[in-house]
Amino acid sequence: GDSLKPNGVSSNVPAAAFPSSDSPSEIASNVNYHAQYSPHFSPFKFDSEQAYFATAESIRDRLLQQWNATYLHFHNADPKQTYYLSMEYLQGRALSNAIGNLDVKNAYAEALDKLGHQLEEITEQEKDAALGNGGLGRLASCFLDSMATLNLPAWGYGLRYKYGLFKQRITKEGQQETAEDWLEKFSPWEVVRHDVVFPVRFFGEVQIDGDGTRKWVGGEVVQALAYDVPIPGYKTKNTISLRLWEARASPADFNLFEFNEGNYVSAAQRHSQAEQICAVLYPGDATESGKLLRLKQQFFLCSASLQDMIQRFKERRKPSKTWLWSEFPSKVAVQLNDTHPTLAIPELMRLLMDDEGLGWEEAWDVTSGTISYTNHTVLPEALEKWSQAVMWKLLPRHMEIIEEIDKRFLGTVREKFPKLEKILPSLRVLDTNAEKPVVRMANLCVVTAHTVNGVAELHSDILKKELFADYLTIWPNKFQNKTNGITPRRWLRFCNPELSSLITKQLKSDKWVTDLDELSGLRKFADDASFQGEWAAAKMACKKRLAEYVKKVTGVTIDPNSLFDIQVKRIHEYKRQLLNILGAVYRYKKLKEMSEEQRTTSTPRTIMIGGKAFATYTNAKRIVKLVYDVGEVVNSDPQVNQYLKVVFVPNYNVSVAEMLIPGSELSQHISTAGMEASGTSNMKFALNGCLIIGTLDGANVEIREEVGEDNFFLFGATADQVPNLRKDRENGKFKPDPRFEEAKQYIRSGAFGKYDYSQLLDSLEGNSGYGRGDYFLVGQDFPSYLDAQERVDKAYMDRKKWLRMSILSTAGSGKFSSDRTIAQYAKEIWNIEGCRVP
Ligand code: GL9
Repeated sequence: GDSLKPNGVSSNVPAAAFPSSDSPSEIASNVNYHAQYSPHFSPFKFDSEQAYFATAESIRDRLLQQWNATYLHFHNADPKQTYYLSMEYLQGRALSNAIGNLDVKNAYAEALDKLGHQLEEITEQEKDAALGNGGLGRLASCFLDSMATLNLPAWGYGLRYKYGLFKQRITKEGQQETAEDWLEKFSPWEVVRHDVVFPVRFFGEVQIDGDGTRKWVGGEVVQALAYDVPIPGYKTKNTISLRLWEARASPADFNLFEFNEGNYVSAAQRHSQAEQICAVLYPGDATESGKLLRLKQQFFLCSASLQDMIQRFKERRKPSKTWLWSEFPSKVAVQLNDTHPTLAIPELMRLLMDDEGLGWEEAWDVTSGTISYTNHTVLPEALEKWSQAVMWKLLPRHMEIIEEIDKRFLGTVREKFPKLEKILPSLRVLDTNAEKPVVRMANLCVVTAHTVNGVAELHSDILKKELFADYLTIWPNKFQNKTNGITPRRWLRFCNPELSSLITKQLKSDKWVTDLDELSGLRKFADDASFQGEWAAAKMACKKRLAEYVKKVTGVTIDPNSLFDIQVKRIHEYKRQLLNILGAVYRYKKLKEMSEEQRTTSTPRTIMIGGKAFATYTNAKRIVKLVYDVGEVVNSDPQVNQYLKVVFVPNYNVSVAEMLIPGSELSQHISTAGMEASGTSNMKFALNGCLIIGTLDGANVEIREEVGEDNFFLFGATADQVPNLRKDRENGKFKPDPRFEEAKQYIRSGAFGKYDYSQLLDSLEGNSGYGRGDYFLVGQDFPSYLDAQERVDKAYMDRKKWLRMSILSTAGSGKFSSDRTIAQYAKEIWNIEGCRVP
């Protein structure tokens, strides 16, 4: 028909390959160009989806220019460079972030308007890149943003999983998982580098030559192919790389003969084996084959990344083409994000000794001078141990090297610290006493790395006093703290435009975006009535947006005038979502028992809980279902539903967080003390003027210090009380509070449906035993939790007091910028400096 125009784009907007200025019309032409000449859809289509891809490609043009300039600048300046090795990155959406960091939001919004689209709407088209599970992966992504913004010569390395973190659906049955195909329609943010390919070997054997040199040969070889994702800094040209490896078989691995014989499956066997490596984030490791696949993934990341680093190191020694390997640690820093990339240690040793011809001592000095390790958890089930038998099969040469590291460590300690003889077995890298001998990855990291750090003060103290205490005698200066942080760009500037504008107006400057300590300037306005009014209005705008979102995804209507109380994080017993929901159940029961008159004096609340449960974690899945079931009953109870709503927010991810956090007023960070290494969403909530109800755990301790103890709802046992409380419990000394019994009994009575919750609730009963004995001390902390919640209700009724507390939360959040964290890593661990693109 005559209404159809090429690509549906208005024909009076010309197409231009490069925008020559930031004017909206130039940008519109560039978007138009991509719609027509980088087509991914049929012509005549220019709906939101097509507009998103064309806009992303237009932004990518700009990024490519800066990105290439950054690479060239680093190459010429040849500074020491950091490589962040992580199995996880939770990047979320890239378009709005890139537009924000490039500072072209208004221009793009106007350009899209000319093309008949709205920027807000098209950004919603982007799928989250969810190549991570939770806090650890999101931290890695915040770190990249800060590295780029601080102009640091630093890169991220990871894996290009085809399927990221699963999508969560909530039904009456509870959580259901489906695969998240984030690459379904391709990602506009990745650039494949066909020239960057490295071979990675698995299995095979060690060959010993006549002169005694060892070589790893045979087995299978898979190709690692680089895909680069640009990471722009905020208002700087510096744009760094996140290099994600994909596994490919070699063409020679395809058996054409077999294929022609009709044996299609076996002809392609090597191909599909190679493809499995990067198929999914965190393959289930309940089976032996699952464990092997996870180990393959880890080695794949380490080997490809190190080969790449070494090649770059050599390249940059040109034109002299000579170098001393002892210079390597003054050019390269490698940070291990938890123990997942520990195999970088024996792999670097192998590459240096077997390929480059270094002796043990020399290779060891280079390796330990290069590598540093961050611990992110003290939970015993998360401390990786790999079967020696599996390692001998998959990585025979690495196992030899690990044995040698263990042997030399033993020798050194015996010689220099004979007093440690008794505890030596627990310090060793190899656990040979176990029925199944294993390699302890954390021990390998501590023995090798020049620096080991925890992620919050309390956590780092626990590492020094407990988990790694015995190493302190040997290396008193190896252990550091680097309190986690979050990027203020994504987590305030972009996700909360209302509060951002207000802050900038009040401080008369937007300097806070790159210097978050500037927020302390808000303190003096905490009691200012007109500022409080504007603060409340900004919060209300976010709450309304959130209420609409909740309505859209759950069908539940929530009242923006009620207290928005949120707990979002992975579902885990130590994070105690069960404490939250038992509190909600108790609140519901009391509301029901009240007279109508009494109820009108209570503080209306909307409790929102969200998070994913690992697919095979039964109790976590039961908790999800319980939250949903409680919501079904409470939300449809006409007596109480003006005063209480309980909502399970489905499919919690980075973009959902960007909606929830600005709209929150109270958030719960209520882990059993000593168990949450840091937490990072606590920082995001506080930054957005949300008050915290929490235990003295992880970074809560430091947040409370910064915002002031009057502005933090504290409850619960402290980390050093926990061991004795557990002992008391075992000895039958624990007397439960009647309110705790009442809440559990109410659930057992069937008030929330037919599902039998006894197995979940039984985990809170008894004195000990597997999955029993209330290991996470929910019963212990329940009374002080309820008391703290009463203080919350009272404080919320005093509007002025609440707003003051909210303003002081934001004002006290400066410390928690990942810019501060990364600056400390750069100075105190990596020894690198800024390298700004002119
Ligand atoms: C974690 C800790 O549990 C968090 O407390 C911490 O904030 C982050 C980042 O340091 O690391 N360690 C860990 O294994 N996870 C964390 O979140 N788990 C996931 O990411 C699923």
